[in-house]
Order: sequence, then structure tokens, then C-alpha cells
Amino acid sequence: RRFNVAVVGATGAVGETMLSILAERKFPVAEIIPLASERSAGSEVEFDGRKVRVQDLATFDPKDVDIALFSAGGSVSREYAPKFAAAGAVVIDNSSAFRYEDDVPLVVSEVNPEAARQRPRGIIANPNCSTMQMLVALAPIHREYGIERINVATYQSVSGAGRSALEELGRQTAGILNFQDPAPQRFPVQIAFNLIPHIDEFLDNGFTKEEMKLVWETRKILGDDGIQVNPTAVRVPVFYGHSEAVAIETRKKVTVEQARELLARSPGVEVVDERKPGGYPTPVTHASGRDAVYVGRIREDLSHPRGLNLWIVSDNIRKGAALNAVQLAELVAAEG
Ligand code: A2P
Ligand code: 11C
Repeated sequence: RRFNVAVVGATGAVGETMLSILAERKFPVAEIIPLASERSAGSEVEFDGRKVRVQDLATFDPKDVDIALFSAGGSVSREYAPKFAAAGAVVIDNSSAFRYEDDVPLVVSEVNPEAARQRPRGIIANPNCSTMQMLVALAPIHREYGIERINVATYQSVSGAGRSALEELGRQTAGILNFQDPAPQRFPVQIAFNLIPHIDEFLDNGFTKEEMKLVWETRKILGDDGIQVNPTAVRVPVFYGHSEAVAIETRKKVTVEQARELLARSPGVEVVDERKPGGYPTPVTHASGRDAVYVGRIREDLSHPRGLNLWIVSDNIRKGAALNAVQLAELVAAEG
């Protein structure tokens, strides 16, 4: 069977990658339907070597859509995802609009694929990129050794904030190298040659929403409300690929050798852990444009008897967003 697949936000950084991954993985597409706002309706995007016209989401009738991949922001999802689901489509939503609702499964394809089957509202939520890559690596360790606590600091690339953020880093970097002082627009302060310890909005508890996503989503996906997560989320001047310095505390002790061996046979993970210059993953050398979650710098915590440190890097647009969404579509397609 082939499926009519709509991509909402098809002109964006994630939407464009959804289109290329659908083609790359030979998803059984009958018709591909790129949708965006009226701003880019009528323009063309590429799918499987051909040009396809973008349609206006606001006036599109979803009645013939089988599967819809949404990545146009939370407010677009809140308004249109229920309409697509009511028309009979299975919606895979990359925004944070529905992630924390009990009747919407939140699924990482390697971690809790069975949860995707129970979707009373016809919506499956795709986790946030920083949670996604962290759990591809940590879920196998949690299953074997029981993770009690996760300390994580993220180093998140600008592509997580969309196409305009990619452009801002490029423009600002070039401007500064040419002795200009370009004003920040997309980010609150200069991002070129800088770091910003602030992603998404500030909440009452002093954490940002991006940080709380790591807490809420980890618990929901692992089905364990007892896991403690202590996050700091930082934006860095990298184009593609999020990195995370993660320190876990487990119930049973896990050694470096055990962790390496377990991760090496875990789906979606590649261990790059040679203790020499360049023997670790970075966004540019490993993650950018690739599918795996890369793990390196594995070492035992000097300050805790059951602590382990890891460095986790992945392409936030691919595994962190578009790839997992397409993998969820593959799970739906496999149901027949
Ligand atoms: P458009 O090209 O019409 O602005 P990014 O995260 O890379 O900035 O991409 C956001 C995506 O979401 C784009 O494809 C954008 O389309 C789309 N989008 C934003 N707002 C809307 C809207 N109100 N209706 C439909 N698509 C939207
Ligand atoms: C970032 N993680 O890197 C964000 C982007 O909840 O889907 C994705 C936001 C989300 O800026």
C-alpha cells in the first residue's frame, strides 16, 4: 500500500529534511503534499529529484491525506493537527503542542515504538531534539542499570531555531569578520563567537522551557516519573548538530567497558570513544548530515560511586526531528 503524505512546514529547515528523508528511505508515497503559509504557497520544493508545488495550509482540504508530518510550530499544530486527524490522517507532530497530553503518545522510534499504536486522538508527538538524542543513548543503560538521575548541559546548534537562525549566525559571523556590528534579531544577544544560556521561554521555576522539556519528556518516554533530571540548555554558534555533556547516576554500577559494549549494540547509536585527539564525536566531524546518535568521552565519575559521564552528539534536524518523524511514519505504515 502507498500513502498520501502531507508535510506541513515543508519550506522550513525540518520540513525540507522530512522530504529528503522520505525519499532517501523510499517511504511508500503515493502523493506528496508540501504545505506552508500563504507566504510561500506557489513556490516549489524538491522531492525525490522533482519539483513539487507548495500549497497554502489555510485553504487546503485534508480529506485525502493518510499521514501528515507537522513541523510549522506549536500554534500551527494546535490549530490544524486536530483538523487533519478528524479528516482521517495520522498526524506526526514535531511541535511541543501535544507532547505532554496523556492521550498523545510521545515516541522515540528506538526507545518506545509500541507506544505509537495507542493514539486515541490520531496524533503522535515527536520529542524535542535534545531529549531525542539523549534517550537514544540513555534508554539502553536505563533498562540494564536503572538511571536514577541525569545531569545534562546541552550545546545546541542554531538550526534548532529554524532557517532564520541559520541565516543570523551566517550573517553575523561574516559581518563581525568585516568589522561591522550586526544587531541580533532572531536571538536576544549576539550568537556569533558567543554562547547563550537561554533557549525557549523562561518559566516560574527559573528553568527555561527547553530545559523542562528534558525533564518532562524523559519521564514520559521512559515511563518512569522517578527519574531526576537536572538540565542546562545552551545555544552555541554551530550550524547543525546538538551536543550534550551528560552525567548519570545509576542504581547498579556500570563500568566504561560495560557501557561501551551495551551502546555499541544499541540501535541508532555509534560509539566513537578513542582516548586521543579527534577520537570523539563533534557536530562537524560526525553528526552533521548523518543519522546516528554518536557517543564518546565515556568515563566513570570521580565524585560518585555509580556515576558515568558521556558526550552525546547528533544532527538535531535529522534524528532530533525529521528522521524520527519519518521513522514514526514507517511504524504507522507497517500497521497496514
Ligand atoms: P513559510 O515558508 O510559509 O513561512 P523554520 O522553522 O525553518 O523557520 O520553518 C517554519 C515552517 O513553518 C516553514 O515551512 C513555514 O512556512 C511554516 N509556517 C510558519 N507559519 C505557518 C503558518 N501559519 N501556516 C503554515 N505554515 C507555516
Ligand atoms: C532548539 N530544541 O534547538 C529546539 C527546537 O520543542 O520542538 C525544537 C523545539 C521543540 O531550539
